[in-house]
Amino acid sequence: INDDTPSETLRERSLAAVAEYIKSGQARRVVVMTGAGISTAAGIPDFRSPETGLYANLAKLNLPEPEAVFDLRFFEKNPKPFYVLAKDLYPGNFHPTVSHVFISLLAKKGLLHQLFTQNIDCLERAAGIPSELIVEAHGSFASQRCIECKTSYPEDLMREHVARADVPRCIRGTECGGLVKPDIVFFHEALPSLFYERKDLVEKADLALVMGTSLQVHPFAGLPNYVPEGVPRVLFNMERVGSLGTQADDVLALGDCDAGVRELADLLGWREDLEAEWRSL
Ligand code: CNA
Repeated sequence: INDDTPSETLRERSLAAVAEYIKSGQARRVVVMTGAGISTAAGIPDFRSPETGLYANLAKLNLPEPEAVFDLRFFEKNPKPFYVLAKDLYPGNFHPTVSHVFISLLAKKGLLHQLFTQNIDCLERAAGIPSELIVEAHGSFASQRCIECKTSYPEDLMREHVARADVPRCIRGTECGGLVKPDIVFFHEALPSLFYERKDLVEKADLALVMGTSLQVHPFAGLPNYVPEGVPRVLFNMERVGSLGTQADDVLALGDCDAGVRELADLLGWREDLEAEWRSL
């Protein structure tokens, strides 16, 4: 299949045809899969964009390789680099993007079946997407605990430590003294059980949107492959990723994802709502 292969379900492989499909009422279970690219416009760097991505800027932390900052075994030996980074990423300082608001609009219209996000910035909740429709596949900064005894750690203390890029220790003091880590999923850690419980919803989708992800991290990267043939998949991303583009009803909206969703919103007649909602946040 190449980009000119005729579509089966859509009139053609374009955003205009996706808008028609939604307007005709055929898309009632929209599944959205997102990554760091939907938050870069909020000022949060992604991992892999050349030059601006976190991995390109971690040299100053003297890591064996950039991924080490999110590696549990490395963290156990040297937690400081993670906390240097956490200072820049910590929720509270950022505003949801137009892409987040578009997903929230889908929810308001009763079309959002499930959002699977790899992001840990909590901007989905800040955009008003109901929590029961969100799977934070890589956890989030919303809670934290001791990595040894799992005792949870208070948010106000966490905020103070992160602001100083200081490593917090278990509140049980000398009795435990373990390192405290936010409940974000590091390499070598299991994904939340909710990811596995909700994964099947992807097979039930009648439209899938993949936004701002390099699809490099497994098992999340495999999710778009569960979308059945004949169900349109739309990619809003700077670059082509994963298997997107290889099915007959794949639409590639390559470029900035906020620009892509604005174009789709125009075609749907949702643009005013989108901008008003975004400004009101
Ligand atoms: P990634 O590997 O950094 O890929 C980001 C993708 O988004 C790339 O393909 C970029 O080309 C693309 N992109 C960047 N900016 C835009 C834009 N404005 N419009 C469209 N596309 C854009 O990040 P992934 O999410 O794929 O990797 C998974 C990791 C990244 C997860 O474990 C996350 O926890 C982690 N992460 C999250 C955040 C966050 O929460 N905001 C920030 C940085 C990393």
